[in-house]
Amino acid sequence: MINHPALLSSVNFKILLPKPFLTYALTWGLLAVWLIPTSALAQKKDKRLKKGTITFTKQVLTKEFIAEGVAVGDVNKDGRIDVLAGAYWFEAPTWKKHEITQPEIFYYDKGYSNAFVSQTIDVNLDGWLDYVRIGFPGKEALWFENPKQKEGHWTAHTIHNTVGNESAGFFDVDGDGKPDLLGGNSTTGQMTWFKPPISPDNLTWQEVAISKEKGPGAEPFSHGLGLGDLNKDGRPDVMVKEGWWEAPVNPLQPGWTFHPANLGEACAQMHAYDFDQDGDQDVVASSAHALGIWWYEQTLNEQGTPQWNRHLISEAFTQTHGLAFTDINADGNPDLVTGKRYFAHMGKDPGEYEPPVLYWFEFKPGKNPTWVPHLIDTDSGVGVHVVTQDINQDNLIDIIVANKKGVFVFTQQRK
Ligand SMILES: [Ca+2]
Ligand SMILES: [Ca+2]
Ligand SMILES: [Ca+2]
Ligand SMILES: [Ca+2]
Repeated sequence: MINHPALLSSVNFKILLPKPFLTYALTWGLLAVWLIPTSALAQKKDKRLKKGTITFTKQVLTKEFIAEGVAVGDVNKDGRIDVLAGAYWFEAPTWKKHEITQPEIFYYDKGYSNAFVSQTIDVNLDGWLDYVRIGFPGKEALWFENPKQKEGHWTAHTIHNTVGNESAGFFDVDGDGKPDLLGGNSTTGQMTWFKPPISPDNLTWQEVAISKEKGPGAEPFSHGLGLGDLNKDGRPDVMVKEGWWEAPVNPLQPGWTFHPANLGEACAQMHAYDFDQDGDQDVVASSAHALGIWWYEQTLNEQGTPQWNRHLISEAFTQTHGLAFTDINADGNPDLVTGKRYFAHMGKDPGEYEPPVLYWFEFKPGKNPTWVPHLIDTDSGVGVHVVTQDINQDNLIDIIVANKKGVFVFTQQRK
């Protein structure tokens, strides 16, 4: 056995080869050991990158024009997230249509629906999600009581009769984890937030007027509204295109301090973030009826007064009347989702006959931040709001919209 040529040669190799060659072999051996796991890692990384390519699958819940906005929530407590729009809720996963209230017929080229920004909240604290719906601008906001699987229409309750601002909506103003209604009180012209009930024994919404009478942004057709911490004191403030109200220690205290600011023209939802990473909060907004998605860079002038320099993000399409701010690709940087609000002014806005596109804009922060546009769809667009939520619970953010083209769910896929 000892004369086995292979064994002999291996013994000879170890014993007889000169030292420099051994060093050489050892180096290459170590390099090989190092290279194997590295290439395995590279392969794994490639797979992750491939997995990271984002597409969206479109589901058409209806092609009827029933609402300008949509809400989501598990209506029937089966663990699946349903869609609520206009007079209906659509049951996941088949999207079977159920009536919440008496439907009306709306025409895309003649006017609007009675359902703008909507939300699910357990208003009466019975463990079932109710449907909260802001109507036509300047009109009523209602909540519809979930009948807990019982047949028939849901009982409607009025929250307030005159809610102004076309982006009046649902924001967690007091930071208790539950959305509040924020909009104008069009009767007084005061920017107001409404806190949902905190006890089933008292179902009135607490009304907190944060502005003086006839304040900016409270008219029925005012454009532009958002919640964001503009002064970075940990308390979210309320912004309109004319400026922002500073949240006091107790947000239930009325009459917040107003800071005038030029935040551009008629827009949709507004969001605050430090886009250029220089330590101060900037603002992003999109044109409601014309052309432009912008960010407003906060700077200080010589007197130390904040200035807002406008930068264009995109002019690819008009009527960006809904702007969501969410991290679509889960890279830690909040992206934008918007699209065309088809026929927002019945054919009178610029570009109204162009395709109703839906896009997400991938945000890349830096001294000069950029947004990479990604087209999602060409036959839907947005309404007055865009819902971004993981509706099918696979940890990927999805997009849900309702508008004059119908009601749509776009589920994110990674390939
Ligand atoms: Ca603040
Ligand atoms: Ca900044
Ligand atoms: Ca992102
Ligand atoms: Ca999802």
